Amino acid sequence: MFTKILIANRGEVALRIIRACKELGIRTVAVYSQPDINSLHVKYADEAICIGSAASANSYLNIPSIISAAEITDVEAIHPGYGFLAEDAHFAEICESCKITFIGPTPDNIRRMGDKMAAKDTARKAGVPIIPGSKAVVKTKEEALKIAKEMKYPIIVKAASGGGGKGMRICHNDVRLISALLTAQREAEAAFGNPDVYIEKYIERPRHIEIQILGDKHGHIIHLGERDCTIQRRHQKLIEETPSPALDSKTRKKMGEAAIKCARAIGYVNAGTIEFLLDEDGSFYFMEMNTRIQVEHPVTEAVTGIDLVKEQIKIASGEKISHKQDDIEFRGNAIECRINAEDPDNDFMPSPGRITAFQTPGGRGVRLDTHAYTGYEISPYYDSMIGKLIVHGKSRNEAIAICKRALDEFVVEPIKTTIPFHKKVMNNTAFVRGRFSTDFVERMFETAK
Ligand code: MV4
Repeated sequence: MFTKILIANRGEVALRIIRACKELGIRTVAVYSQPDINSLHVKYADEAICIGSAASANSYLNIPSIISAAEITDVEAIHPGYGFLAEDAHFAEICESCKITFIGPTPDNIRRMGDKMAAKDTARKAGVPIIPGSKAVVKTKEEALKIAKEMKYPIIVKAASGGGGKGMRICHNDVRLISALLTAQREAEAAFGNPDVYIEKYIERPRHIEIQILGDKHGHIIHLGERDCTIQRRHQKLIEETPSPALDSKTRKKMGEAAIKCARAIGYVNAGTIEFLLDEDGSFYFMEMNTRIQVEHPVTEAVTGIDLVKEQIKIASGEKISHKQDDIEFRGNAIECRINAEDPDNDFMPSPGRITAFQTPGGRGVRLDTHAYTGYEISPYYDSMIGKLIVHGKSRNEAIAICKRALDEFVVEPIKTTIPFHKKVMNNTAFVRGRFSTDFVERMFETAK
């Protein structure tokens, strides 16, 4: 096992990783940007090194600075968290060449899933259903029109290097398709440096359901059930839960097996997530794979009792996964609410600033992962998530009840947060019934107007 790890991240996830290290008896090194000097990850780590100025490109994305910090402090491994360098195959490769273990998948794993069309092809060859669409990159409007004719509208144009909704265009007719092709290509070039796009049949009102995977260096792969991440706004997840209220046990079993097939097809190592779209008829399709620990991992931890970050570290150090698929038990329901410094009454506009009152919820069934505290200043430089409230109950209704009272206890002043939004959702009939799709948030704000 490692004796010292560097955490190449900030915020709540840096704390999450430091906590796992402490429990494993591993010393920690934090890295931070100049404005993050008063951050908790700097205080909680055994050592801390400043790696640059506020802009991420100068600090949390600055590979030479991070590698230098790792060499100066003589760590054996780097945990990238999520975001920043977590899915950068080049960074994972540099770590390897410097004899530092990257706590995550192999560079090859990251590359093979980073190309969205290649990932779909891997899933298809593994016998996993994929969304019907173009078999290759679509370059010309003639090709696009031909595919649209075969598939029938609506269709969606997606960036080959995309993910997270960038460079996506939904089209209902030929005229729109021709202009969407050009704008999607331009947007993809600007965002990813690659103009390649492809086309898929558009699935209306789907649910986003993902499967948590763990793979070790000895070829063992298990899944830890699903997370329903359907409640999103502009491709930012706001609420995640497990189990999904939309899955029956037969579909759940098939989706778990499909995810394992995808992971096995590329010899996947460490924690990863396979995303699926579930359509209104109950059919599911592979969408993409995230080759990192995700923000919403605690709901899986709540129902399985497995510490995913400790598992990541153990796997990276060469240990075998200590859990067998059939021994994993799923207990009750867990829901995560993302607490962002944003104003839900003003188009979720960022609301940075100093927190003068921070009263946190607690009690049975409540977990709060946050790096915020009274006196902490939310910086405008980084993402607006200031914490995650995770609740766990014996049933979905109990989880909702715990969530409501925990949100009532939660005070954050004077900045605006998503707490009032979550209170509304927990009282929304469609949400409580578990009957919602990806347009839930939009519709909620439509009816409020
Ligand atoms: C889709 C889709 C419908 N049909 N693909 C959104 C982000 C990116 N990962 C893919 N996304 C979608 N792809 C087809 N063929 C609908 C979405 C989508 C979506 C997916 C999951 C959760 C929220 C969403 C919101 C809008 C669109």
